[in-house]
Amino acid sequence: MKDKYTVVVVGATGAVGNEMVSILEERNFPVGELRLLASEMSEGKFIGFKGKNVKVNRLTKDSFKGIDIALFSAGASRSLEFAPEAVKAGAVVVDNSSAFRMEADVPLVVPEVNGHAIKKHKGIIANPNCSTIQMVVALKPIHDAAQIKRIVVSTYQAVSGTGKKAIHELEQQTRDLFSLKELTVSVYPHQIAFNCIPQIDVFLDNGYTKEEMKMVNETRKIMEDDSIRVTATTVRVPVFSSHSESVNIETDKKITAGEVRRLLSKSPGVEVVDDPKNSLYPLAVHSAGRDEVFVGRIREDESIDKGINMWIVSDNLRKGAALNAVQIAEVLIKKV
Ligand code: 3JN
Repeated sequence: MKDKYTVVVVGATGAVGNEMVSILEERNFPVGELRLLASEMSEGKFIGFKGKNVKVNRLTKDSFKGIDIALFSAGASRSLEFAPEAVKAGAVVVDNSSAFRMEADVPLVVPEVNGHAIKKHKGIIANPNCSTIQMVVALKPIHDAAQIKRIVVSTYQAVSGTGKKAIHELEQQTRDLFSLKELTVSVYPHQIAFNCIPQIDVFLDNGYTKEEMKMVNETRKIMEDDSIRVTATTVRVPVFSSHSESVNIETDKKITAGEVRRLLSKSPGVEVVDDPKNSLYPLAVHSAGRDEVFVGRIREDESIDKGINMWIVSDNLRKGAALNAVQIAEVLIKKV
């Protein structure tokens, strides 16, 4: 373990990249030098870090000399092109894209769930999809106690998951609607203001979207159990921040709602908010800016013998992306 690390954020001007810089500062990660990289378009911008303005440079194959840790959030194609260059230069990459997630020799990690997998890395560690992360943080303790056989999940995903352009589009469409102006639809296939769109990412041949199949495949890899059956419907909703999920599970062993509540109350990274009589349950607006995965509406599924329903909410840019990546780096430096 060193005293200080040279860290680079690739994709620093994006919604997740911005959050990575803030979280490195907030958590006092031992950064000796912070470098920021982005595409040509953002070259020359400045981002604040620990009271100083750090200049954004253009990402090239030679950007990685002297880097210890590279946090990538610049999309899968940039990761495919540049992450191997960073590894060649001696850095360990924590990659937020889907580029390497399902590669057999790349650990796919949520520290609360399978932090032990980090040590098997060969230069690249993958950060899972945001919708998967918050779900597995809540489900792993239940899986350990009662063996989950099947998961049925429907998501209600915030526009910040798509990035800054989508945040702007929801804002602009809302303003235009109230001003009786014509709407512009450019980021999503349909109007997002006052709407729900049951399509996240592109459709695959099996009728599911890529986002849905990411949830299926990543969940099994992180939980290290291919016997778990998973089916997902992912929906974009007009919310700025935090993804919400309705999750139904079937278990092998009977577990009561009370037992799930007690178990999750002491699970790392989870906060149970479950007081329906007082209308208390996790809400996107309360979870924005927070680190925890919030779980509520915990109840037994009365349609089967051994089933649980719950509502899981978390800030998609934090635990769903930047925070999880920095937590991986924190585990990593304890071992280096
Ligand atoms: O839409 C969301 O809420 C999450 C989006 C994730 C995403 C968007 C574009 C490309 C990903 C991802 O993290 O899986 C990717 C990708 O890396 O393939």
